[in-house]
Amino acid sequence: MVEPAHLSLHVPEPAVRPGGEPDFSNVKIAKAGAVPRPPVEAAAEDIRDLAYSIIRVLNRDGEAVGPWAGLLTDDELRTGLRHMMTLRAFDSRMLMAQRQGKTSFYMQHLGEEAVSCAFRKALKKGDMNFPTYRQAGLLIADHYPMVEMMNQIFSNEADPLRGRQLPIMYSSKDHGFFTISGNLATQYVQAVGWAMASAIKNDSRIAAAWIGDGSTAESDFHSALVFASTYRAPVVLNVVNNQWAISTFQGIARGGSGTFAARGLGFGIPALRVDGNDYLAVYAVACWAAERARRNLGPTLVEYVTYRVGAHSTSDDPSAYRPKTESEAWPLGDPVLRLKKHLIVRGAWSEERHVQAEAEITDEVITAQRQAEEHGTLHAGGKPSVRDIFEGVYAEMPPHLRRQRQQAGY
Ligand SMILES: Cc1ncc(C[n+]2csc(CCOP(=O)(O)OP(=O)(O)O)c2C)c(N)n1
Ligand SMILES: [Mg+2]
Repeated sequence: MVEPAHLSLHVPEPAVRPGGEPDFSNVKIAKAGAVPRPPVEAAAEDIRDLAYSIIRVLNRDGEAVGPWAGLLTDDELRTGLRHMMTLRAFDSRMLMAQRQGKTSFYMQHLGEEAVSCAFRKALKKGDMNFPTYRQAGLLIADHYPMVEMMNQIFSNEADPLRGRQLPIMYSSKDHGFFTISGNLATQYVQAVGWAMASAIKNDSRIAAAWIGDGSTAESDFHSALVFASTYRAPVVLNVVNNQWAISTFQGIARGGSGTFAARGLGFGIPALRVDGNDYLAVYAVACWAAERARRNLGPTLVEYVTYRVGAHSTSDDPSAYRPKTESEAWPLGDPVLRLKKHLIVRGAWSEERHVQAEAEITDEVITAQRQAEEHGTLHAGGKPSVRDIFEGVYAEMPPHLRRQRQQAGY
């Protein structure tokens, strides 16, 4: 008779902890240009490999190579670079503003700028994103005014959300940016529902769902995949794998095996994995997935392989759980520097132009901040009225809320 085993749980552990040598040997990186570009009609089972590889366009020398290259002009690439640089400058000013007590909280995108900036370019007016808190590039790249974003961050008298949201949880219907939900993964089911509604109405608008690696462990992620695949909803299902969920490494949500993209295969959803630090690759894959949705071919799951260089938020200190030098060891590099190098190799950019652009962008951000601060910051100047708590939820305020508003003296 075989002795029964002493049962134990498997708890995935990150390869290294603080004090150790960073190690990304587990991230298998395909050569730029090596992954094929299938027709958008391809069935999920025929392109399984794409859920396990990494689609890349920019090689080490800064050249754009392979079947996913060649979609963007010099001008478009320069604009893309500017969007990413703007997001980075915006982040650094707002991080400073938080340290100065002008807002209670901030979350930055450092290292992940290409994902949301390049994705936005694949969408059309009227399409709707259901973002998390790390996709402000969707707004920047759609020219949503930075002043509005800062007003929201400062919860001042001009805050479009009237102080009712956590700083950075923007909302703009006009810019295809659904109100951010702090309850993670809820936005995934909402995106699929919105996409289904668009199809039911025979509309042409598509939706984009956003989630981080850690949040894919939520049941909402899986429910969304059931509905998206069953009804072939016109939605792009984005997973931003930045290796960390606050202090939890991505291996926990992933179950220590497979990839996040491969989650789509079990649902029959075509799934691709892309270099999230490669602006050209992100754009090419986003276009591929958006075209599938637009042509009524159904959902696509896209995993962006990237790295969260900064802290999770201003309330976090990553040195407690990962080596300080880990971001330097990240093998996919910096999205801004990689696009800059590519533009220089193309003969469409130079070090001088880059320095000049950096100075212009810093000026733009500082000007916007000055304008926003005229409307107040967390502890100074104008604030939204308490009356606003009661507004904006119902088209017509129900009697009990009207009573409560009166009781509050507004
Ligand atoms: C339903 C829910 N559970 C937990 C939290 C707390 N929380 C906020 S951010 C976060 C980590 C999310 O990590 P990931 O999904 O990888 O996104 P990232 O921050 O890396 O962009 C957690 C657990 C939350 N906001 N909502
Ligand atoms: Mg994460």
